[in-house]
Order: sequence, then C-alpha cells, then structure tokens
Amino acid sequence: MPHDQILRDAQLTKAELTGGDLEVFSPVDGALIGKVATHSPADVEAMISDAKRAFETWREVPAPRRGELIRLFGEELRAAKDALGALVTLECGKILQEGLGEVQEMIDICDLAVGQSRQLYGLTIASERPGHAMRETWHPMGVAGVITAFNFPVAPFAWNFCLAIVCGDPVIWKPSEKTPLCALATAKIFERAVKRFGDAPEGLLHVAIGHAEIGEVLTASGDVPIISATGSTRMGRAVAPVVAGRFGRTILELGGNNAMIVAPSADLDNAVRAIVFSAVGTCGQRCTSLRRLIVHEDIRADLVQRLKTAYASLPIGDPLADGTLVGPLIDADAFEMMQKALDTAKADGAKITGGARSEVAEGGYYVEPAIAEMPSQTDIVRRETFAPILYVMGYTDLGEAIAMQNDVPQGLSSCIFSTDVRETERFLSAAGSDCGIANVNIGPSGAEIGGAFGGEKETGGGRESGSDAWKAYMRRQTATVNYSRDLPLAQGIKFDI
Ligand code: UN1
Repeated sequence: MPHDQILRDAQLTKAELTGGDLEVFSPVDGALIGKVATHSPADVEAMISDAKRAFETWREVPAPRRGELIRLFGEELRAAKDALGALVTLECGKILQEGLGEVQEMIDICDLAVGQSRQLYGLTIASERPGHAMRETWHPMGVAGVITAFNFPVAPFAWNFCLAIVCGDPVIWKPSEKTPLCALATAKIFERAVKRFGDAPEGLLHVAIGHAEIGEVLTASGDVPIISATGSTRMGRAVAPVVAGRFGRTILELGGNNAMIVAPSADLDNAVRAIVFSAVGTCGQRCTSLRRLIVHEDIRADLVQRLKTAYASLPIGDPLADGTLVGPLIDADAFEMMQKALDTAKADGAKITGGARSEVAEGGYYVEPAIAEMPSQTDIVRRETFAPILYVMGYTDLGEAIAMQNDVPQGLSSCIFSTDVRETERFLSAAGSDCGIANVNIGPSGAEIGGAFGGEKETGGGRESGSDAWKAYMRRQTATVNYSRDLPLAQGIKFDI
C-alpha cells in the first residue's frame, strides 16, 4: 500500500503533515512522511490548565457514564483498526500483523476499562468504635501525563488513557517524537467518540508533540499528579527524581532484559516457535522481547541448531507486505547500537550468527536477526540493546539458571519451557523469577491486557493495564463515619473536657 494512501486512510490532513518543524521518517524506506508542528513549553502549560478545568467537571460525572465514552472510543477503534494498524506499521516499522495486533490491544483495554468503570470499588472495614463505620473510597486523582515510546506508539497510551478516563482523569499525551502521526490519528479517533458522547468537557485528551522539553514541563508540574512513562531506563532516571521531588506519582515501565530458560523436558517445537516470535518480533524492539536464552547443556546444541535453521528462513522485508516476519529497525542509531553490541559480544568470545544489514530498501535499516552464543553472561548481555540479538548461555542446574536469569538490572518479563511441574513451580515461587511477568511454556512477550503489566528493578516498578492497575489513577480516601450519639476515641484514649 503506498504511503500516501495510509496517511489518507488515517485521516491525517495536509495541514497536519506539512509545514511543521518535526520531520517524521518511515523506517520502511526512510521516506519523509510528515513535517509535524511541535508544541512549546508554554503550549503545554496551557494544555495543563485546560485539562485541569476538564477535571473539575469530569470527576463528577458518574464513572459508568465515563465508561460510555471509552465504549464509544472502542467502537471507533474497531472501525479504524485497519487504517491505524497500517499507520503503526508505516511509522514504527513493525509488521502489519503486529500493527493490527497493537490496535487490537487498544480495543481490548477499552473493553476492560468499560467494565472497570462499574467496578471502582473500595472496602468496608470493621471499626473498633461502636456506632462507627469505616470505608475506603477511590476518587479521581487529577491530570495524568502519559509519555510513550516509538516501539508501541499506541497501545501503552491506551492502557493508561482508557483507565485514566474511566477513573476521572484527563490525559496529556507526549508520544515519542519518532511516532507523532500515530498519536494525531488516535486523537482524531477519540474526537469522534467525544462527538457521539455529546456532553464531555473539552480537554480530556491533549497531544503534546515535541522532544524531551515537553516531557519536562509535565514532569515538573505540580498540576499533573500522575506521570506514566514508558521508555528507556535512562528516560526513567530523568523523570522519576523530578516527580518524586514534588511528591507526584509515577507509573514507570522501563527497560527489560527478558530471558527464557529451556529445560531438558521442554517441548522443543513449541519452544522454537516461542523463541523466534519473541526474539525477532517487532525486530527485537519490544520491551518484552526475548534477549537471553538460558538452555540446559543436554539440549543446547540441538536447540541452537534448530534456531539457526528457523532464522535462516525468516522473511525479512517490507513490513507492509504479506508474509514478512521481520521488518526494519527504527533508524540508523538503532542499527549502530546493534552493531556495537555485537562487536562487544564478539570481543567477549561470542560466536555470532546473523546480524548483518539486509538490503531490502535503501533508506531502511533491515537486519538479519542475530544469535550470539556466549561463553558466559557478560556485561553486554546484562544491558538492554533494542535490537534482535538473542544471547545464548548454557546451564546444568536449574538453581544456576534462575540465578543467571535474575542477575540483570532489569526485571520485566521471563519464562521457562519445561514439562516438569517441580521446575515450573520453582520458577514461579518466591525464590524463582524476580520479574513482574513470569510465564510457563510461552514466550516473554505478547502479554494480554487483563493482567498487570510492568516489572521490578530498573524496569521501574509500575503496573499498567489489567488487574488492579486502575488504582494508580485514583486517590484512596479512608472515611470513618460516626452514627452514634457519643464520641469514643480510637485506641481507648480518654480525653474528657
Ligand atoms: C512494550 O514493548 O512497551 O507484552 C509493550 C507485549 C505487548 C506490550 C509490549 N503486549 O509484548
């Protein structure tokens, strides 16, 4: 499909695509696909005021009614799925199947949030005082700043946005400067839902386009009580102290360095499929991508051989074309970083298969996904390189494998392939994987939205999406009500006047 048609189908106008100062290139072929207007710090301040005003009204709208707006957003997303999915592919380079999957993830979180809008419940708690009732209530919190990364240009936005809106919080979204078009197109889809809804206040969603200085206005503002940020650990290190300094709340989803342990009893056919999807999907640029394979020595040679065979037949090419499984890296910097990591691994004694640039389209950075057989888990393996490099290490004892899996600064996702329940339960136990996500007999990527998503250590500790992640968008209030005629004090204190 020609680029122009994708931009037209996403209903982006000429005015939006030309005349701005932010150049947007497609990783598919390096073509310039837009020159988008950026916002100034003053613009973002104005958005914050506007969103604050919207909050005053929105927080009093009954939550199930707020859910209706997200229900309509979900309907509009269903209608726009093909168009937005193709735009995701054009702007960030993931294959069309994954572009569509990302929009489906938005639709799924809409459904979850609609139900959640009728389930924003707290506890009733036994009071020690006669004639007293204690309860916990969840109230809207305020404006949420949502900062997202290029590799998932729309789904993590939706995880945050849909919950924030049903929880009563307007959102200011700072998308990656590499993927502003997806954000503009998404905002239009939401606008259609707003129109159908009828009486929503203005300013429930603002898109703030630009570089780091835009995010800095959000993180510094005392009028933005929640900052949810997805991206690198480096970005998180810049955001977290600023928000903490003003006692704001952060929801951080940062780097991952996800491993799979493959035990001798594993179903190797399934393991190979899971490894290939999670290591080369999105060209290794998911925060959940499989980066480390820790395989039992008894099956190591066999598994590596099977992987090499599978890798050799991977269709690398235009992510918009049917049948392609590996699209391009986002840009030249990503390619450089991958090559540097491979050089370092080689210097550490790795045996490397793949990794070369693949001449698919001159302006695109296509690579052969790489397998790096490591002598041990060296420093480069412990770092997250956002590229399709699979480091392979061997183990003989499961305790050793779990220790190796945990011995990285990041703690997002992990998995084990084994049909031995003793091994799998140990992996899931308190002494097992230290990650926010731990899977058995599936890969580390492709999480469903029903579970809480996020992880520990340098991954930042935030949880988004399903389970009780909604609580991060609300403030908890404990209320004690005295319906007696007396005034007994707690802890039995006597204070008679
Ligand atoms: C990300 O890469 O930032 O689990 C998010 C997954 C997707 C989300 C990835 N559902 O791979």
